[in-house]
Amino acid sequence: SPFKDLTDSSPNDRLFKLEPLGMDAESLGRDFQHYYAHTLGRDRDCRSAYYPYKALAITLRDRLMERWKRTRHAHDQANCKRTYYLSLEFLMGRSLSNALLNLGITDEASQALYEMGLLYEEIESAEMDAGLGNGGLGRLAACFLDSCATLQLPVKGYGLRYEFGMFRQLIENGHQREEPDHWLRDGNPWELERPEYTQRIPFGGHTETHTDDQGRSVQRWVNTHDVLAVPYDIPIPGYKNDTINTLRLWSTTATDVFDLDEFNAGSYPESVAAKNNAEHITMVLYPNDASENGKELRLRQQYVLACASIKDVIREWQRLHGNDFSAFADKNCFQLNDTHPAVSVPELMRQLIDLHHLEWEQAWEITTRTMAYTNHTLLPEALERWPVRLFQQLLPRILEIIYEINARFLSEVASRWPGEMDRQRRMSLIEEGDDPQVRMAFLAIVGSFSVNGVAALHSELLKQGLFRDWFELWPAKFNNKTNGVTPRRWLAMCNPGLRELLDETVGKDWVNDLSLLEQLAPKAEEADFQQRWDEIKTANKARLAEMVGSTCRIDFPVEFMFDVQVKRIHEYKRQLLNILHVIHLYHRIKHGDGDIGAPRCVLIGGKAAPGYEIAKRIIKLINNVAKVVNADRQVTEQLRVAFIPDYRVSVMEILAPGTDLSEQISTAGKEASGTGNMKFMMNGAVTIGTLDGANIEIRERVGDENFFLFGLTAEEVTRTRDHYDPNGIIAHDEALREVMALLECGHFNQFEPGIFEPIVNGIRSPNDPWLTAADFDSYRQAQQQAAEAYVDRQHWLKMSILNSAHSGHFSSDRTIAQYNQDIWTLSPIAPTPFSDR
Ligand code: B1H
Repeated sequence: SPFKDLTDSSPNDRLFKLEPLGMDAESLGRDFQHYYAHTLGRDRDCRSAYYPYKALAITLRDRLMERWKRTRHAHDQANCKRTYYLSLEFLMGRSLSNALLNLGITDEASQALYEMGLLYEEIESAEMDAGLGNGGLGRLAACFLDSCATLQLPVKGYGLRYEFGMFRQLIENGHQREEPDHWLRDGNPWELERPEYTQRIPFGGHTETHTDDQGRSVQRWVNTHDVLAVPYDIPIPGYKNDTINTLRLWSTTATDVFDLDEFNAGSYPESVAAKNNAEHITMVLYPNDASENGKELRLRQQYVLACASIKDVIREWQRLHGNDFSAFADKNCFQLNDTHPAVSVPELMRQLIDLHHLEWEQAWEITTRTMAYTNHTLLPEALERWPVRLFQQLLPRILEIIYEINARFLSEVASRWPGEMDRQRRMSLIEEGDDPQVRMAFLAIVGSFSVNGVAALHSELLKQGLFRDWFELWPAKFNNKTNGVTPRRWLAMCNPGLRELLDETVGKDWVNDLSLLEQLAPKAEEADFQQRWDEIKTANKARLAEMVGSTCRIDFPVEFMFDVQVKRIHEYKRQLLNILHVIHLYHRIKHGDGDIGAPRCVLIGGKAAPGYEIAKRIIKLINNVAKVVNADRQVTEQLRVAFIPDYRVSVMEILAPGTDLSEQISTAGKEASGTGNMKFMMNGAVTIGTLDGANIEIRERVGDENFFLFGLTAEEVTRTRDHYDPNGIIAHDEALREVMALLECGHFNQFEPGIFEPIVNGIRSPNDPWLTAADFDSYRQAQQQAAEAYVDRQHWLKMSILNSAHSGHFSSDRTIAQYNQDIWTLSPIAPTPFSDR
């Protein structure tokens, strides 16, 4: 210890008793200036907005630090139960505005900057998005952390610190091109490296049986090639409550002595090369939303997260409780964000048995009382299976444990259902075949005391379909937790205009209790209120239009209906249905009645997985249709189309407040929940959607008359499968026939012959799983109703207001309160108050 005298309180008190930093504009300005000039060494000649951003970020970080420590101490002191949210993805976006909002100093900071002649908006946009996730699943994890901190729950996030996050999307000649996202290049002021908590992660090697001093037979995992996992902590501020929780992200590096054998044999370069392999593990996020690709590196990533996080938790446990694990399950809970961290189940077993010498039964009791699993998809291509042979090579000890779990489990199945061999085969953790596979979802279910889906329909479909056998065995494990989104980022932060009106109308408490927005409902028909609502929406539309104008070079007039679909590009989400409707409107303007009901701007955005050819072709089609539409003066009077490149969290912050019509048009039964639908609803957009995921619950709350419903139900989708006749449907639907004719004659690809054939063939295939043709007519009619409603201003404003008013249920505060009530059972902990005003 560097401290001379730890018993005497006087000498090093100066290090621990800190002076308040001040939360007023003057203190903020003073610190900002100090960091800008003295720490970063910049002056007025520096034109970059990055340095002012960084100076402000450090100024805020200072103000988070003491509260962060106090939160940690409060958790230690309370000796409370804790939850760990294990996720391969945390899609955090930007942190600056969020820190200001949650510290309650947004106005003070902009005033301080203004007095120095700086514009907050410019500085804010200098921050790179932390894009450590693909889409909904990763963003949900981020919203959950915000709610946990706001509810003062002792929850810590564990993830990976990818050096490259979600790729940057460029559009060239209408095609997607991917560029690496080197988001850490200029440093990250929001992270705190914690090398003192480094963990060692074993890979490879083999297992041996030994006899311990008590004559018991024990397994040892030896000759492993280890890597080191170094944690980086990110502060997660609660909303104006002095709580700062932690997101801990692991980054891998080589051990100091990496390969002694090669080193001693004189192969210095070969042994140094091993260092690369270790560092590569957390290099890049896998960009396949809702589909797995079975790469070894991905399994390495999953194991690093599981092994390092569990070691970290157990080290903390031993610091407070020594070697007594009897209360471990009462005080700890791991929430698995899908199956990606499911290897945590056998890993916790391994650490308890091999490293801490517990018996199998006690270890299994602890594991199955601490693990909880959330499922996020029913799509078969997203269900994780790892080849047994890969486990054997990479994690031989883990495979042994999985086999033992399976053997014990199958004997339980055998005694419950004697002689039902088919059931044993169906439920086995190992899928037999030429290349046997470990079924990760089943591993997660056996190892967990709770299994939940993410919307009511999704949770029902899990019980009836994919997990039917498991529901029959353990009905009480299964539950639903409908997703939510944080009203801090997705309303208070991104829509300051509306925030002000809401503060005035329902009081400021709505930010913590979104159900208070119900008080807007009685105002939905008041002319004055409608007018203010309209003004705010129009200003937000202008902001959206400015972004579209500068990035896409297309003018979006604010009087037009803004019709927006942003999400990952996937066939099941049916961006194709949207663009078919655009082609239909285009055709009507050119040939038909000439009036499409309401002028509209259609905006589509989203990334396609780099290997997903048909999704990339859909992006190309959207861009080609946009080009034809926007080039035709007759058409642009009523219709304009844009594809927004590089859709990400910070882009949604502009889009959600400025959208009129929210497109949620997945094939029923395919979208587990959706969360973009909730962000749009909160900000007063009306949804056009199918009975899928959380759309169903949105419609229940907002009322049928304030939602444009269309399409087959999930049940009808299943029944249609075996007698689906898209060509018959097309032949009988004039509008769709005309759309197909335009596509098939090459109208949108005059100099690119045949490029849309795979898309057209998909629509016409009786095996089209997404039933695009089946829902077209119903979609077209719902769109017509939306257009008619839009031109009736009073009617539309009422619908818009009611959507916000009834969005309270979709706050992630509600979701987290339910996770806590039913699964985690944590008590809120308040840190000792900290005053520096
Ligand atoms: C969701 C994923 C997902 N479901 C595999 N599944 C991934 C699967 O990298 N991978 O291998 C990444 C992501 N993501 C989404 O989760 C659902 O599609 C949404 O409907 C849901 O709203 C969201 C949050 O629950």
